[in-house]
Amino acid sequence: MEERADSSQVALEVVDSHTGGEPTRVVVGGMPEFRSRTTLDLREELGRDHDWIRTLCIGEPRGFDAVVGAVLVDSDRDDCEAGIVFFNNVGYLWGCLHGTIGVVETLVHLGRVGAGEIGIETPVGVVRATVDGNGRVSVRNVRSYRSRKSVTVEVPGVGKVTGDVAWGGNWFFLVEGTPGISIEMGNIDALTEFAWKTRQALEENGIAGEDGNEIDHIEIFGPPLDPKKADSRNFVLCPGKAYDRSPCGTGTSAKLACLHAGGKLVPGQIWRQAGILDSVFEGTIEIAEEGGVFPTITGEAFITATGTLLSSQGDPFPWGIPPQ
Ligand code: PYC
Repeated sequence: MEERADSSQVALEVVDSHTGGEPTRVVVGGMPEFRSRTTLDLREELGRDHDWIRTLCIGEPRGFDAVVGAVLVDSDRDDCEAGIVFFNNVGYLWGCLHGTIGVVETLVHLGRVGAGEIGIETPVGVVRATVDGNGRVSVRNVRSYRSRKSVTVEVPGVGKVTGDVAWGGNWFFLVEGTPGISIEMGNIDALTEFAWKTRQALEENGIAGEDGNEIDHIEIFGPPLDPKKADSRNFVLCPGKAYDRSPCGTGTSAKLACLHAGGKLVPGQIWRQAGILDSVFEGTIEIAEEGGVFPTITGEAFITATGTLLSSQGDPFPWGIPPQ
């Protein structure tokens, strides 16, 4: 049962940033005492006992649907300097790399880390981030792999859609192109509708990730606007129907895993993934012994605000406006 804080006592300290256009709001202070000793347990504890942190940070009027939030905690692990749990407008993510790059830039901004490498505990494993001192952050992600190749699903109102199922720290369905809809900002509504219907069809047909979890991210690829700048351009629809403004780090990891599985990417090669705003993440791979790859994703984040989120006495929406 969720224990709501006394709203008049709420003062969440946050640092906002964006990575390739996608916002991250890191909660760095003002949180209740958590019981959990691991970020996997904390993910559950947040949803069960402290979901108000998520709704306050992401819900209007303090946030908006595209914001990804992160609770930043100390880690009990010897190999980690921090722990993070990410959340969005509808729940809790497994991993998030644009967000990890934002968290690392936040730690730099707060003077807690400098150039060098740090370990970060996440609910799906340890990721290692390297700050290069020139504003770029590289994150070595958890093992990523393609679990199913060329799965075809009948999408009502669309027809047959074929894609790969892959894990990159979240579950993705990766589709090469959409008939008649190019990957550009003017087509956001059409892309969203296509991706949303595809996600629903996957669920209705019982197509899930290898661990049985829902495939809640849909990633659609098209040619890059400028082949000198990127190898591909994507559109990623996130679980709460907001589209990723960045190329999506976990989505790019899933893409790298699929490229490698298809014999199209080898260690040492750089894949440049552009997102819908044409911001670019660079990705490389190391081979994982258990199968799949360890992707490293490089991007940059920019601090946009620091502040304290309050809930004033008499506020009719003390925890944010619930999703309609
Ligand atoms: O960059 O991994 C990512 C991500 C996941 C959801 C939004 N961004």
